[in-house]
Amino acid sequence: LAVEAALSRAIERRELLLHYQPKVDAASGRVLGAEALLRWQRGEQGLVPPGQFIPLAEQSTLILDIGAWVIDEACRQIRAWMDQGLPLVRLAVNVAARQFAAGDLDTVVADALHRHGVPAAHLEVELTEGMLVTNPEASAAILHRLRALGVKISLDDFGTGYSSLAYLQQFPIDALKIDQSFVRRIGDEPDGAALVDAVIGLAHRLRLRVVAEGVETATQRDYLLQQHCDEMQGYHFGRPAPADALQALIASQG
Ligand code: G
Ligand code: G
Ligand code: MN
Ligand code: NA
Repeated sequence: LAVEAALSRAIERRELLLHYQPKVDAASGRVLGAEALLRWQRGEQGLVPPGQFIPLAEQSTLILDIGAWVIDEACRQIRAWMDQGLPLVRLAVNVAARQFAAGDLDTVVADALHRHGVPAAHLEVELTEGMLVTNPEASAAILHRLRALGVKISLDDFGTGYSSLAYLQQFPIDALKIDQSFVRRIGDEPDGAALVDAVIGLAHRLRLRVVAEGVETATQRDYLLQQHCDEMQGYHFGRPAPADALQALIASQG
């Protein structure tokens, strides 16, 4: 089957699944949430990472169905964890540019929260800078409606886009995620941490939470903690993995 045709049947064939990567509180090291990352179990061909099919899905309205599936599945999983008494605070989902541009993200999110009986504060959406600046008025309206629901909003891959900083004060945003390319340079070269320092300072000055992505070493963790980064995510704390691995990690914290 051609990849497009196979992907278009992936939802009905129940071939999509989410993996979960822990997000930890920097100061205590405790897991306080996770990011959901999509995978495609394509027949005999094994797990396909999102980089190999999201761009294809984004070329058609298929991304809208996949995006809605991700939000629904995330809410189903939050509800399951709530029913188990797991103290997971927040689950983040990634949103594709075309999915955001469709203009009904707040409705898709509200429907899923309602369907599964999940309080909005347990859900976070990760958007990128580029999505917001294409149509600032429409974007602001969607963000305000998401904010009114109680959903958290974070800017993913922060610092890698080409947009201006002005929108940080125009849009209701809760957190900035420092791109992993900046984190990787900590300790690498004399001014390697300059961009990390700048983003942390900017975020705190605007009273936003700041999350470092791609934290792989104790050196990076220690540096980020010393700079008062709020949350961290990366292989140092845990790789994206099935739900039961995250459950076990949280349960082991007591
Ligand atoms: O998990 P991995 O490292 O392979 O993710 C690669 C890219 O795919 C990242 O940019 C991530 O944001 C994106 N991605 C992962 N899951 C989703 C999803 O559910 N929806 C969208 N739109 N992008 C996703
Ligand atoms: O674009 P987004 O930030 O959503 O993408 C997250 C991607 O980063 C996922 O593909 C995830 O698997 C990957 N990732 C998460 N932690 C690390 C890490 O510590 N190192 C590297 N190299 N990639 C990571
Ligand atoms: Mn992300
Ligand atoms: Na990112």
